[in-house]
This record gives sequence, structure tokens and C-alpha cells, in this order.
Amino acid sequence: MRSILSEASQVPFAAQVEEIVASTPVYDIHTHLYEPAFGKLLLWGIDDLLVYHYLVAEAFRYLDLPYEKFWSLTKMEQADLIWRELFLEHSPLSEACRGVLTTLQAFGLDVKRRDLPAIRKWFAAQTVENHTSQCLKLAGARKICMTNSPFDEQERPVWEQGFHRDERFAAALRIDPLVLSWSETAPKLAGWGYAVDADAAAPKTFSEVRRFLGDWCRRMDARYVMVSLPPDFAYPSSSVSAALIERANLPHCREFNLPFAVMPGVKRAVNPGLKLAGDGSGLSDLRALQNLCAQHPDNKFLATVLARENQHELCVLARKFRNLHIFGCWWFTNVPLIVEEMTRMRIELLGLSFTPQHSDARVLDQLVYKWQHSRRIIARILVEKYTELGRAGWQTSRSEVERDVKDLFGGAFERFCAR
Ligand code: RAT
Ligand code: ZN
Repeated sequence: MRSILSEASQVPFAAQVEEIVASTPVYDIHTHLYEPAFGKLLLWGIDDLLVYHYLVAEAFRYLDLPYEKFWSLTKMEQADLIWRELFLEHSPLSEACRGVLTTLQAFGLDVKRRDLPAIRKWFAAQTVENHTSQCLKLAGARKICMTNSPFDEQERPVWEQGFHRDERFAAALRIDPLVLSWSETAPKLAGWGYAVDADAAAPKTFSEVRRFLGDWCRRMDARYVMVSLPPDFAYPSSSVSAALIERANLPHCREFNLPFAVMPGVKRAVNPGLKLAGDGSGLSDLRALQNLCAQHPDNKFLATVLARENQHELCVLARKFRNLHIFGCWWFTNVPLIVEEMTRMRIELLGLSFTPQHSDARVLDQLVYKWQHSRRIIARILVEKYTELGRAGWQTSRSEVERDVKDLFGGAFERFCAR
């Protein structure tokens, strides 16, 4: 076995691990991107990059204008304002700002010229087909999982009409409105021909919700069912949410052998004036996740949690339950400080049996920076960990590193799903 890990060959070893991490194709298991067949729902280009809700929130730290005034502007005008505040009037040091620059630079644009019209001109010359391939290539992404909602008025008709699927994209069924806003969702389901009752306790309701979930998972070829949850979500409980999960969704996931992905910790609309940028974060009561895993050993759960303070507890839970696969550094945790800490902690507690990152990209181009930035951190931690093994006398071969990185970049996730 050829070792790449002796103390004597520090530099080449580190460079080899970095090269493997930089070049291993990744399955991005949670994004908000769409296949090109969804037309305008697939966001891309400089103006969408600049009006990303992460940047909207940051721009309002400096902007002195009413929210409504900002929302009444065109996308390009909003982008102009954000560019001015976050890139010209102040240095773009935040992670979301740096991401724009990493992305533009990867496209070969000269960011130091600070020339927004020239950048716009470059994007105007791209086609969505080529640009999709280019972004996937620069990100090293072999597959992208979308977030798909039958409750989205623009998205639903595309599924209903049918289209030729793009092999590079997978679907995930998102059910927040079903689980979290039953009283508004029940009439919609009824209107679509499912015999549900606004009183969720009616026995027929659960079988009809299951029929709805089955129809949509089949139509989308969904790889998992997903929900985001408030920090105080409780399970078990007498709530409608808990009943729908227990009596409709979990049996459905068992029948279709699909994981149920939970994302606890989001406080929606903490500041509604900011629209999508107005959601906040809170410490979750992870007893709900513990109870789900313990009481439903025949279900598989994927989880990512929003609060930094929940991350250690989440790792410990994953050690207890093999029907739990944890993934990604979600949203406010997707900053280098916390990505580094979470990834290190997860490796130290779980080895390679988790998925360190997803991009959560909403704009195609974001794939580039999200993966470039994550890969660098993951590589740094792996170099350190393999080096420590070397000190303990364990030599790691190149093919073993390749195997490990494949697992982290989607292999472990796919095995978990197939189980
Ligand atoms: O990270 C984000 O873009 C958030 O707005 C959310 O979409 C979050 O990732 C979610 O899936 O709810
Ligand atoms: Zn998301």
C-alpha cells in the first residue's frame, strides 16, 4: 500500500488531499435551484446574485430607506443599491459578499475593476444551458437536489404538465405548508381532489394525505420528504403537525423507503418587512428529533439544525441512532468559523458517516462559491486528521482518501437513502 501520509512527505501529502477534495464530484443534497425546464424559476446572473436574501439582510444594516421603498424597486435597482452599499461603500468582507467575488472570479471576471455594468454585460452574453453546465463544472457538482413544492403556484403546473427530466437534478418533496399550516392547506388539498377534513383528526384525512404524498413523490421521483421546523417543535404532542407527521408522513416514508428530512431551528418572519430575509434562528428542543428516531426505528431521518448551540447535541444524537443522518451547515451556520467547527466536531464524533455540506444555493452561480469555500475548509480538516493518524502509526493510501471523500460528498448519503 502506497502511503501518502508520512511526516516526511507533509507537503505532497497535504497537496494530494487538497487535490482529491478539490476534484471529487459532489452530490449537493439541498438547494433551491431548479432544472432549466422550470424556466424563470431557475435564478442565475449577477442581479440575482446581488439580491440574494442573505445580502438583502446585510445591506439593510447600512441602508436608510423604508423596506417598502426597496421592494418597490426593480430587481436591477435593488442590485445597484446592494452593490453600492456592500461592495463600494464598505469592503465586502462578509461570507455572502465574498461569495459573489469568488464566483465572478471563477468566471474569469476582473472583480477589482468594480465595474458592475461590465459584469452585467458578460452575463447577458451567456445562455442558461451553457451557464448551467459551467456552474456545475466549476462547483464540481455531479448532482443537485432541488426543493420542490406542490404548494408553489409557479412550480406545480410545470410538474403537472410534465417535462423531460435533466439527469443532473434530483427532486425533494417539501411539505412545510402541509405540516405547519394545516388550516390553510386542507382546503387546497380538498380542491385538488383529496377528501381531507380541516379537522385533521378525521381518520380519512390521514389516508388522503398519504395519497397526496404518494402522488407527488411518484410524480417528482422525490428522493426524500422535507420540512423546516420552528425551534419549539415538539414530538410527540397533541398538535396537528405531530399528528400529520406520525399518521401520514412517516407511514408514507416507510412505504416509499424515503428519508424524512427535518430542519429545526427556524423562526419565520422575525422581521416581516425584510420578506425572505426576515427569518431568524433559535435554539431547538432536540428531544423531538430524539423521540422521532427512537419511536420510529423503521423510518430514516435526515437532519440539519440551525442554531450553532445545537450542533454538539445533534452529533451525539447521531451516535445513538443509525436511522439518523446529519448533513450540511445550514444558512446562518454556513460561515467559515462555524463550518470549520461543525465539520471538525462531526468528524471527531462520527468519523465519515455524515454529509458535511449542502449549498442551499438559490442562484445557480452560488454553487461555485459555496462549494469552493466548503472544499477548502473540509480539505484543511482532513489534512490535519490524516496527519494525526500518521503520528499514531496509521498510513492512509491515496485510494483510501478518495474513498473517504466520496463518502463525504454524497456517497454516505446515497447509501443511507438506499438502505
Ligand atoms: O438558506 C436559505 O436560503 C433559507 O432561506 C431557507 O430556504 C432554508 O434553507 C430552507 O430550506 O428553509
Ligand atoms: Zn434551504
